[in-house]
Amino acid sequence: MKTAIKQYILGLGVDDVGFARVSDYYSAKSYPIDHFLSGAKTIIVMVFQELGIESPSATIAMNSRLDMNCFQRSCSYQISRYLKRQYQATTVDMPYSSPMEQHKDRLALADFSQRHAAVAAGLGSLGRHNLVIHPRFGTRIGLVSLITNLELEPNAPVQQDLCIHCDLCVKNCPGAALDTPGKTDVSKCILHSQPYGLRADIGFWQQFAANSPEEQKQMFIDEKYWRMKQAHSIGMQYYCFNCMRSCPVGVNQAAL
Ligand code: B12
Ligand code: SF4
Ligand code: SF4
Repeated sequence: MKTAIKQYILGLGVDDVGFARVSDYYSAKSYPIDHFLSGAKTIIVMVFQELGIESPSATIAMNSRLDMNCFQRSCSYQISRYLKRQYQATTVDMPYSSPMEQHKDRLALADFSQRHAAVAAGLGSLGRHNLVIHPRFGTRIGLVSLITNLELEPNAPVQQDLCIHCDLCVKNCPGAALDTPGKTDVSKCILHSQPYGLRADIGFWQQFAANSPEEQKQMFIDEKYWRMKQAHSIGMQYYCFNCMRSCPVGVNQAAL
């Protein structure tokens, strides 16, 4: 059964897939897997190559990310339908990023950790930049998981440390968000990676409330407001990909 499922998934064009036993998934701040699907047995983790992040234009890199997300969503839905049709399985699709439950005590924290799931499913190891490095595609990957009540044989974890400790990700981080090993400083990263996200939105409206009517008019013709509006209508807009694109691991092997 696992071989057939794997073949189906790779046949859709997914770059790699791994399987983890639910009991092997542990992420301190994640909800337990039963929160998403009671009776869940297996996490199926999929790897998609990020193709456009080499662009010097953050807008174009982001557009490529959206292409990838669109493809991921389609694959997840098709696989869930296939598992139901072939094996009468119940499957849920875990978000690439949003939506996430929004609680005051869980700011910028997802309900489920794609990185922990990927490591548990034998798809890579964690690098100095706190991202998953895949043995073939390096760190230029997006991760998405499906949780199912099917029992499927798990993959063995990657034992090797795939990070070559060159520190290029740390040096190329514009926000110095990676200075402390094993920790991403979320506030510093968000300033650069999502300058038009929630924080900017709140700041904008606080300023708006404090301003005179003439200053308020000016705020609406400022590019910051336009970028924020665009981010709202498109969804999450990232403006920094440096830690991913500066990592040399897997760059020449990705085409294999
Ligand atoms: C919210 C979020 C952010 C927030 C805050 C992240 C945070 N809290 O650490 C911000 C905006 C800062 C952010 C930034 C980025 N993100 Co982000 N983010 C997420 C998201 C949606 C949720 C993260 C989360 O809250 N997880 C729950 C916590 C508990 O678990 P965790 O983050 O996996 O684990 C952390 C710790 O536990 C620690 N850790 C300690 N020991 C161990 C041991 C193991 C085995 C693991 C796995 C982790 C770990 O490492 C992690 C880093 O702090 C995930 C998708 C997802 N649902 O997982 C993407 C995700 C992590 N982001 C991703 C990316 C690519 C980025 C950015 C490059 C931005 C961009 N341009 O896309 C930067 C990179 C920052 C960096 N170098 O760390 C990818 C990573 C892909 C990969 N190759 O690993 C993910 C997985 C999206 C996806 N579905 O592919 N992100
Ligand atoms: S996304 Fe940019 S700001 Fe955030 S950790 Fe990576 S390099 Fe630093
Ligand atoms: S850039 Fe270098 S130090 Fe950073 S994760 Fe990649 S290999 Fe490791």
